[in-house]
Amino acid sequence: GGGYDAYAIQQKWQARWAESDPFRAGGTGDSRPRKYVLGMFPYPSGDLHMGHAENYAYVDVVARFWRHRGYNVLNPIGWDSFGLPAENAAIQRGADPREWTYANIEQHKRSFREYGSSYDWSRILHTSDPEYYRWNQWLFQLLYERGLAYRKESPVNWCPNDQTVLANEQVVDGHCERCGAEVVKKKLTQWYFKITDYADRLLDDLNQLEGFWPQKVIRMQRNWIGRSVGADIDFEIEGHPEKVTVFSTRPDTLHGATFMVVAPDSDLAAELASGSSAEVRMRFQDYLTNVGRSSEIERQSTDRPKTGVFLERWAINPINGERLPIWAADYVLADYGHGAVMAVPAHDQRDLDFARAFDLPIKVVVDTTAPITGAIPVIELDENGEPSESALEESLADIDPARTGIALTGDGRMINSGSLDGLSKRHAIARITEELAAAGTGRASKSYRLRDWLISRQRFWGTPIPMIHTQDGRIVPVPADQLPLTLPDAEGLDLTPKGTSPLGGATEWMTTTDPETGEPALRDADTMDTFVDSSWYFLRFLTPNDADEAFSTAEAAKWAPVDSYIGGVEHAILHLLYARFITKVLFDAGLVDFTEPFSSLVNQGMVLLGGSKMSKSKGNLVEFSASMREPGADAVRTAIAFAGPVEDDINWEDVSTTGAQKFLARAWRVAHDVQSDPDVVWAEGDESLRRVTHRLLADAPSLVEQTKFNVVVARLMELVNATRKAIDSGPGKADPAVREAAEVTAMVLDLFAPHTAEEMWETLGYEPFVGLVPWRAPDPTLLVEDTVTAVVQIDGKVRATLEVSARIDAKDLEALARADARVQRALAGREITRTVVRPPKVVSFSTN
Ligand code: ANZ
Repeated sequence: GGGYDAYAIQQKWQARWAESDPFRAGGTGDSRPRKYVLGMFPYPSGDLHMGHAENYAYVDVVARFWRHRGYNVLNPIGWDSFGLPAENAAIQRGADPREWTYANIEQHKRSFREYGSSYDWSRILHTSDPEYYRWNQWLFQLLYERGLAYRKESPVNWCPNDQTVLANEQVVDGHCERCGAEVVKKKLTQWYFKITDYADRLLDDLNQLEGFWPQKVIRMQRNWIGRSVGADIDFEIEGHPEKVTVFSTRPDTLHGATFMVVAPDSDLAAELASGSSAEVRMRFQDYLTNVGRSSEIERQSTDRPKTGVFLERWAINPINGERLPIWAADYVLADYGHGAVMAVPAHDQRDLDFARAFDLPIKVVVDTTAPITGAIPVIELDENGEPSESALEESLADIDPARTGIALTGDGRMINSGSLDGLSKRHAIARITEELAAAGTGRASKSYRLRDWLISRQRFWGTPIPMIHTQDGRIVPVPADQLPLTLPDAEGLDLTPKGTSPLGGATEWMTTTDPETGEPALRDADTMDTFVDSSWYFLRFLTPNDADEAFSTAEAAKWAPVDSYIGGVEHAILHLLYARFITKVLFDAGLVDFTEPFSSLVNQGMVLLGGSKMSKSKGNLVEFSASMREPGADAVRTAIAFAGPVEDDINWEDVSTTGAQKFLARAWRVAHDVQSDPDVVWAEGDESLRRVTHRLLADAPSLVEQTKFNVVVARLMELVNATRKAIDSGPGKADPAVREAAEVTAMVLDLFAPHTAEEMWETLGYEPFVGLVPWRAPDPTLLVEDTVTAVVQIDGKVRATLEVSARIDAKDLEALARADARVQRALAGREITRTVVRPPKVVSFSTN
């Protein structure tokens, strides 16, 4: 008796799972093949909302699916628990970041239990535990030993009013987002990881992820790394001992260089200016102050008026000895290429804008009107068989960049370029690169957009950097036997951001001894970017409680890489790039035997409310914990899975949890109505219902693997409806096919609504847990649509035959017969006076 009580069922099965821990991954004795399924771990900031509900529902579908398919599944959960949210809460509310963080984690754990997620709860990790971050410190030192961690002075955004370092997003039009003060650049010495050493591998290995990662993510990673191929060219500078090297993607245009531009904020610009007149030095200083106020994005914008200062210095073009004036201008960036460019205004738009603004010469060296066949320019010849100069002059006059203001960036035929004349771009690049290399003034080269990874944070709530600064200026690792280097108590520390680290104020903590001399020494006051924590956490899940090593190489060989990684597209670049980088470092260190951490990646769409992404700041959160009682975990999960394709955004207003509740109640009722015993002979059951059941068994696996979860839910609904019909108006409750359908429903429903599925399974007379039941093999004979040949007669003569389903009804069969072209031809417009239909074999028409 009684109705479907979702909440009671939910609580009952959660207690049973907590008791038996059925989803723990199998250990050494388990011979099943393995699958590692992982959802991107959450920040413990505030409560979970429907965006999380979506992510972790999908993760659970995949984990449960592979268990049914006979795999030993690892599906762990942890918390990315260092970072700004905790620190900001501490600053705003005076809460201790540690207490705030762990209270949130407890709340999250309750929510995930209430959600029925099938985690291996024995493998929990929190990155803010010393037992975890001890291994961040190990990792840091590993990179340091391998020459991949170094210190460098670099500019940060600084608000002089708030005495605060600002993230790029906190600088709006050059002003502090909070107080409106003008932001300046301030130099700080910070730690970097040398990810640029891995740029080529990070780029090239993306090829092996093609088809397994979303195309969009692969493209974003490629753009972020941004490899450009070209040449480095060395220029002598008059009155300067060192040559200046520029990077160019168009060395073919070297003859067209008419000036040189250096980044004003580079050391080179300062050096060149210092060798110039007092007036130039002053103008340069003024300019530099202004440049400090604009962002990199503003500096690269093409529709911004060009500004710059002539340094009254000269470079010598290595190919023809021409003197080129040197300018400092902010459209050249200090940290790309070599921070200096050879300016070719005829063929580069930014150089052209600059040349036109400051009246500098413009020299065309590529005739872009010359058509190119393959890589070879087609040269128009005059009557003497010479390249036609007049035609050239005429066509070039039309497109003269000095007049049109449009740079000639296309391919064409080299002109005014000595030995390069007549060549196409591709050949000219090859030729000039060879010539420069032979002369020792240039070489083939590549540049990358990718920058080294700045990992220092002047914040409290992160992993302390395990390095010691000695009195005599050495920087040495904290000895391994002193790790973990744990954070001090937050109490008494000033956590407000001020450009120096809060840890610097923990005097006692800061003082240590030089491991070599025993003299007093200082700790490093910075903490690590939390992206370090998340760059390797998937390995820690393999041996989360191991006190002796970060992870076990042997376990990694068994489980990793992650087979299925599921998370938000907001992590498409940095998190994934850093995890890929660290994996390659660990591979090089011989600690893992693979070079990519995530074999397949799924990005789910966002959950929107009122058209925008759910977020606390927008006040449009639908909280996770609040929905666990009503509509309940199963309804939320099922409604989300049914809402649409995984990668599409979902409007929460369109998600019908009521519809999901009704469907689940129907499914549950079917299990209750079954009247046959578990040992019935299915083969004796109703065949048409059995066909629906077995088609679901056959189709669902590939649908799940293609993440078409919504289609699987739709097919389950179809099966439940067919079963209901069989009970109410078909062979009835006792038919074996009804039991079979209910059992299969429970097994497949487990992916989406595990509590309801377990309840059905128990009702059907089985021991728990349906979550561990092997996928039932479909009966192939029930999958073939059996067909028969029907004949169509007109006035007693067979005019056509039709292949039709053996179960076709009279109406459908008649319609098919009438629609058949041969039948229509035979009727030739005559009127049908009598029709006899005997499905599935005969249709007979009479005419007059
Ligand atoms: C001469 C030239 C001629 C260039 C021409 C382009 C076209 P990507 O593709 O983005 O790598 N460049 C080099 N270093 C720079 C810096 N630090 N800041 C701003 N611009 C810089 O662009 C490479 C091109 O950008 C280089 O090739 C250089 O200009 C410029 F017809 O050299 B080129």
